[in-house]
Amino acid sequence: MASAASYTFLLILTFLSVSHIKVSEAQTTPPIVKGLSWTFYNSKCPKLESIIRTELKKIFDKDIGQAAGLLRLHFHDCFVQGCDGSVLLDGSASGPSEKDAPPNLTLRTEAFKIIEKLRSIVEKQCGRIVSCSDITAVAARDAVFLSGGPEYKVPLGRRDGLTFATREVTLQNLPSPTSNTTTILNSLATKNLNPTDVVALSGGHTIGISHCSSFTNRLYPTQDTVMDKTYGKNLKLTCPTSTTDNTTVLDIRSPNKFDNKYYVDLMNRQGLFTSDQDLYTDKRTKGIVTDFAVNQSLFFEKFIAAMLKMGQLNVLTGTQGEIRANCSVRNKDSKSFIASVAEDVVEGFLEM
Ligand code: HEM
Ligand SMILES: *[C@@H]1O[C@H](CO)[C@@H](O)[C@H](O)[C@H]1NC(C)=O
Ligand SMILES: *[C@@H]1O[C@H](CO)[C@@H](O)[C@H](O)[C@H]1NC(C)=O
Ligand SMILES: *[C@@H]1O[C@H](CO)[C@@H](O)[C@H](O)[C@H]1NC(C)=O
Ligand SMILES: *[C@@H]1O[C@H](CO)[C@@H](O)[C@H](O)[C@H]1NC(C)=O
Ligand SMILES: CC(=O)N[C@H]1CO[C@H](CO)[C@@H](O)[C@@H]1O
Repeated sequence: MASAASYTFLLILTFLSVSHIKVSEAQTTPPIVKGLSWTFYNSKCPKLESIIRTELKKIFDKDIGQAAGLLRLHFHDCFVQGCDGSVLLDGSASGPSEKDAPPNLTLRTEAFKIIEKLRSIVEKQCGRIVSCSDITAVAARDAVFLSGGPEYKVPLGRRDGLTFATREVTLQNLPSPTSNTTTILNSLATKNLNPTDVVALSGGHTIGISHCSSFTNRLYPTQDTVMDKTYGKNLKLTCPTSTTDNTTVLDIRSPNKFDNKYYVDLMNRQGLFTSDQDLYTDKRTKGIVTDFAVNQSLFFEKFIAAMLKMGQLNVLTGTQGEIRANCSVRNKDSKSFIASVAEDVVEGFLEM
């Protein structure tokens, strides 16, 4: 027993002394893209961030699960076509939107309602000057902070897009939970995210839930040999078949707290998705998982940096796009809307 204890101690010492994060990746605050700023609404809507936080506090006091829904919504917005609020748009006569692609089936309907509610409160106080995409970015930050995670500033000034991505583009841009690390690293590298960013962002899975269909590939027909046996047995009780419509938590140690326990789960073979667990199998990311598992401050620091990068993917700024009057539809007065309606009308005539 004494030797087991000292072995553990030695292991911990090793973890503490060796950082696996490359020096080239050590930069903390990523650059801010042109058009976004830290003080964007300071004069036009100085209360913006306190309005959002006050409202979200009330909502999370009733149901902390909504925090996870908002964090994931921002991720989906940014990964598909850029952080332009496109994920919020309803599909239209011209075709199904991002919302209609399979990954959306598991975005919480409440998250969309919360964003629209925040938008209308903000509009009452400041007029229609804050975009749905900025509100989504601030809400994601507050979801992290109010769940016990780090506080950080979000650069603002995003504008809302006039178009939504198709179902196909949505699927191409959102990696599958059944992917291995190679696939995830390649997919996120196309968005300029490095292995440290990938491991840090995956730490978003420290809160929230998943439906059976996202991980039963690891249970049936045979249990993934990497998965802890007891953990797998319990997951099978929650999901007796691969089509059971049931949910389970992503981080079994502290499901509603934004902390570094997700990485401790991975080290104990209790990661839920293949895409999570494989980060501790793959040599390129294993050390980073270990670094975050033993040092929460390090995880928080890298998570903030990665969120700042993610939150600026292909943003619209300046006079691009618009400020929506309803997060789920384009403005009726937008020029391109009128143009596309005209096109639809012409097509309609041709069909007749
Ligand atoms: C790296 C690739 C990623 C994959 C493959 C992935 C996959 C998934 C899947 C399949 C679910 C569960 C959906 C369901 O069945 O209900 C989920 C949930 C979630 N994801 Fe990810 N995700 C990834 C990255 C991220 C990132 C970057 C974030 C945020 C920083 C994030 C935050 C969340 C949260 C908070 C939930 C829980 C949502 C809820 O409780 O409603 N994920 N993810
Ligand atoms: C990862 O997945 C891809 C695509 O399914 C596959 O081609 C590759 O061999 C896998 N890599 C490893 C190391 O398992
Ligand atoms: C859903 O999961 C719970 C435990 O997490 C389990 O008791 C219940 O039987 C499951 N429901 C179904 C339909 O399997
Ligand atoms: C943990 O990470 C923080 C942030 O990078 C660093 O300042 C601190 O020295 C690390 N702590 C240990 C014990 O390595
Ligand atoms: C926003 O637009 C949707 C779709 O047209 C509509 O159902 C909803 O009532 C609108 N919301 C508000 C607050 O006007
Ligand atoms: C939250 C949300 O918008 N969910 C939609 C996802 O797609 C399905 C299928 O098209 C819709 O029925 C949901 O409303």
